[in-house]
Amino acid sequence: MSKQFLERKIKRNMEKTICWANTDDFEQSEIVILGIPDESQSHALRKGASEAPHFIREISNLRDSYTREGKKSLGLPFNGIGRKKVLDYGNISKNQIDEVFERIISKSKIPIVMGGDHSISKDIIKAISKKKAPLSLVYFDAHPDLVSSTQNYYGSVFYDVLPNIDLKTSLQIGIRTPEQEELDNLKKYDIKVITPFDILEKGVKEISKSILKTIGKNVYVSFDMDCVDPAFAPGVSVPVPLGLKNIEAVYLLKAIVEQGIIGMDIMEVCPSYDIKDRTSHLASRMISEVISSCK
Ligand SMILES: [Mn+2]
Repeated sequence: MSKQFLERKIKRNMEKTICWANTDDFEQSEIVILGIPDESQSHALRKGASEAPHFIREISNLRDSYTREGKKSLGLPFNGIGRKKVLDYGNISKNQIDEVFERIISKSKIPIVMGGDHSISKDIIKAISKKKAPLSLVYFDAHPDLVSSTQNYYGSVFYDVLPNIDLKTSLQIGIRTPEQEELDNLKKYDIKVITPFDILEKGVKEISKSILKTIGKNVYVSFDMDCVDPAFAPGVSVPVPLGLKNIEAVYLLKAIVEQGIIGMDIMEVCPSYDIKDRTSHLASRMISEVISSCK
């Protein structure tokens, strides 16, 4: 899909809803998908994470849905998506997060957010914490985002939300490129970390058991796409080799969702650096797998 093609579509205001949406009725919906196309707090050399919600929606319609006798037919996850009512809320701006998440969380709907840069997760976690606290945060990322010398940006997300989460039931998965001050902070706050080497050594089944034992109530999953190896997810803002395989990441994600989550996000997809839209496509498939695993 060429960029010019997409820009023409944006101009014509033909934004499609994600293919997994099956209701327009907010009240009826159980899962609410929304985009937050903002990268104002990114310091990445690679720009373009704000285009991700648009690309994920487009690619879901192009590759995860087919036309059968004039009707839409989805390429479902293996167990289907159940009877879940899924709404595509469209895009919101960062300053609408408080208001929109108050609406979603107070009705016990599950939000699935497409970012945007990872700092958006901080605003979401703070908004959700007003209703449900503390959160058990599961943080999939190549980076710990535990910088404390600079704050309120995409590299300090986990540090910025420390007051809002229960550290005993929170953890980081996929970490492989901490800076020294982040290593110091991981130790200082005694944060549990599962590296890609741990997963290689112990296997996903054992790792998933230990994750499920660790996490508590009010589980929020923040998924930075760079936790996945660049071979599977090249279109991210800050790629790091030696990451999780796509299927390992989604296996763990599904296990967590099956046990129960209050919301999740997928951040840092960067379509302008993608290869044949494979990272946006992975994000779309991940969303379908999460829907199929929601209780
Ligand atoms: Mn991150």
